[in-house]
Amino acid sequence: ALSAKHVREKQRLLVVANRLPVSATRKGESSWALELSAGGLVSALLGVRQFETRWIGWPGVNVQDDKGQKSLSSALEEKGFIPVFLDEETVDQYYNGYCNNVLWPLFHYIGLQQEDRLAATRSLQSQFSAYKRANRLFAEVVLSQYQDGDVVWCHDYHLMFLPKFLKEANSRMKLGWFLHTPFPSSEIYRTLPLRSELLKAVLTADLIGFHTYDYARHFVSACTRILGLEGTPEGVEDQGKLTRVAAFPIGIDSERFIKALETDMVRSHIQKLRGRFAGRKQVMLGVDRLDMIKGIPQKLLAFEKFLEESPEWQDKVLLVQIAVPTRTDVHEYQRLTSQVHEIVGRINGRFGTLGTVPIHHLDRSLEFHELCALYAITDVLLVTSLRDGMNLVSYEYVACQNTKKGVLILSEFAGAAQSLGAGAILINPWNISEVAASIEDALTMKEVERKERHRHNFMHVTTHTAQVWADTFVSELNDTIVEAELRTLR
Ligand code: ADQ
Repeated sequence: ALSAKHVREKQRLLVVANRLPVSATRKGESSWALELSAGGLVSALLGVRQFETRWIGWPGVNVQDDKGQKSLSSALEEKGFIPVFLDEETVDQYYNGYCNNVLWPLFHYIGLQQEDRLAATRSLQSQFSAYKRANRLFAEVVLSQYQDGDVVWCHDYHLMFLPKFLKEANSRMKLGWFLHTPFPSSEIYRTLPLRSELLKAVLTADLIGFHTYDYARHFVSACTRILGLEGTPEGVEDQGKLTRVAAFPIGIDSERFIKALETDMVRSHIQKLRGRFAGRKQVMLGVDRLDMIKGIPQKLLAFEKFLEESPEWQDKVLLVQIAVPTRTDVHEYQRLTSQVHEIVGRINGRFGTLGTVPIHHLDRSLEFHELCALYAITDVLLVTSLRDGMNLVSYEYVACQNTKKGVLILSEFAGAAQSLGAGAILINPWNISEVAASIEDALTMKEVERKERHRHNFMHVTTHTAQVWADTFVSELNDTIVEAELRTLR
């Protein structure tokens, strides 16, 4: 365990991520409505309270007029958010293009369809330029906010060039970079054209963090194989300069969920939902962004197989699947939406009756209290990610299950399998029969076993929180810098 000795009282932390945790909608020439957005990074960082945090990122809207930019900046700055304005073309090439169509699928071992891959190859150079351009814009905003002694924490695959641009401007800046997705095996990573430039840019950071030890190991071997650098247990060494590479598994603000369960709002949602689910013996839950990494079609097919093989359950179990649409401009995501709708329609048509259907599917985000209520009253959570950096939904479910002690079915390809593996039923989401059998096991599990499994998971979720994650990362970053200074003195 790392001590927090180097975390000073209210150290200033500049968190830089592609998106600000709010969505802005224009209400007039100079007035704006701000709404907190859903996503794993958002949930984790909102739980971090021990730093004086400034959040820097794109506000998610295209604002080109001066007046609009000024009024939005001041609305955001009141909440500690600093906007980076990107024009439409940059967003298309950098965000939709390089980030979501190239890096995201590659880091999650997803092969795009042949024609998409060819198209992506053709536009790669211009998308890569836009990626660098966007990273430069982020760097300019960070530099305008930076004060001596601040710690800068860059997040995710969108900003792999940011450490390099910042260090070029100020080599003494304390700088960490954390990846929220998996880092793939070097055999996959090395198919990326321009693979070296990205690695070199990230290596300028003082500390590089991943969710699991495996992702960190993949990164280090990509550096040794592609760049010919030396990998050590500490990180990657280049001519005597060490970049620390380590695992920092993320967590949630578990208290926020536990406290919410005591509120009247959650209680009243629970009452309403109980009424609605009254006819069913057990309710299973799925909560995911509608993304190909989440394995939603695989989950539905496994549920269909279970209903087929266990007809006695057909009118006794309900699957509630909440899927928030994201990246709706990207073709692959539109295709996925239609595919999911088609499978849900088929299963409901096949196993439904005039009164009920086995799947209740919603294409939208849920309000926090409603989500807590669903987590609290359902019997099983089904996570079938094909790859997932961590998967915080599984943590949130555990945090809300202290009364019911529901069962977590969890993909072995989610980072969370390494922390919640002992309490969950682990599955390979590609093996539909295995998942179907696990559903049966979960629905029929005895209370003693459920309690024991839940105890293990609850302990983990309430001790490995978002706050601990951020504390550990920032204190390690401070230590790394002190060590580097000592090293140069020696
Ligand atoms: P995500 O892919 O977004 O995060 P996850 O970690 O599960 O995945 O977090 C999703 C978050 O969005 C949760 O906080 C959840 O409550 C919220 N959410 C999802 N669906 C919702 C809905 N319908 N309504 C309301 N809220 C909803 C990325 C990586 C993950 C990694 C996190 C954090 O892909 O692997 O765990 O970042 O690093």
